[in-house]
Amino acid sequence: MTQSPHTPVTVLGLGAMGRALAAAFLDGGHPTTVWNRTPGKDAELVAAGAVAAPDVDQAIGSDGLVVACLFDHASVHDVLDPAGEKLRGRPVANLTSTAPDEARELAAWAKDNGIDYLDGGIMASPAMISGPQASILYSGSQGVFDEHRQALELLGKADYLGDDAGRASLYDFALLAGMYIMFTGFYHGAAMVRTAGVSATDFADRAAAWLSAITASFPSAAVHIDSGDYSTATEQTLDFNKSAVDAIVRASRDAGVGLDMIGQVKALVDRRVADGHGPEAFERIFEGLKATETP
Ligand code: FVH
Repeated sequence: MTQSPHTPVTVLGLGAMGRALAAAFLDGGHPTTVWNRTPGKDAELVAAGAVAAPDVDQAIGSDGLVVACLFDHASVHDVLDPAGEKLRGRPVANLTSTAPDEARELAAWAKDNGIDYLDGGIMASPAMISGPQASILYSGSQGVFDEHRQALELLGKADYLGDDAGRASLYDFALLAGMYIMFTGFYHGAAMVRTAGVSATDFADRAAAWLSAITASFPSAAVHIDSGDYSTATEQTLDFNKSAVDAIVRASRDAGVGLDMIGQVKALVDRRVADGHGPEAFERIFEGLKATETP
């Protein structure tokens, strides 16, 4: 039998994302072993050449990279804890979404068990995996990242953010926070135009074009935030934006649309204006969001 030149990979967890990851490793020529708690999710992967393991110990085998893609922090412990001894000396990349402190806790658990731990935050949907827009952020063991980079690049652009295992999660959740707020902003707009008989489908392209275009101003906003100097507004002042946000709140209320989201924006703006910052740059509202002390 011919030996594969590619490192063997084990994927633990065959949800929508785990299946996409395993398919990418297989497509890239890696001998791939898969395991899932509930049987039956491996059929397509096995047809494509994966080996299905009946339990975690057999899935881990004796060499290669172990990739966990489970539901949450607790499920990672459920799966990895009983296999701690078997994993000793092995590289583990955990691509399950966890909070930064949970990632650090897993890294500490891994260290206690002699496991080389890399944490990852997947910035992609399952359909995006291996495509040009997929990016995965990593932190923790640089050794695991460097040694397995070729395999990890099969999933999407691989960025290593340093040895703090919680850093990739921090970026992941910071980016997801922006995503959730942006999506809810789109839904707010869709609820407004619906009162004029416009469908969300008709509104979607227009909203996507506007939101994509406006993100071009992030870098100039970031200059104010990083310098802490809001004295000169690049474009419009906080006072100008207060007038706009107040009008949007009135229009939303008139349309019967809930104020849960835009009301929060108004509260942030109002507080800074009340503190006398109205003539300054809109970015001043960042000061109402940031942690008062850096941990
Ligand atoms: N899907 C997505 O769009 C996002 C994109 C960004 C990253 N996330 C994160 O990836 C992790 C996995 O997501 P997923 O989409 O694969 O999730 P599910 O399809 O719900 O599959 C969950 C798998 O976890 C297994 N599982 C859950 N609890 C346990 C447990 N206690 N012990 C063992 N396995 C467990 C579950 O197994 P089963 O229910 O089929 O038996 C699935 O394999 C996730 O962190 C996302 O936030 C995806």
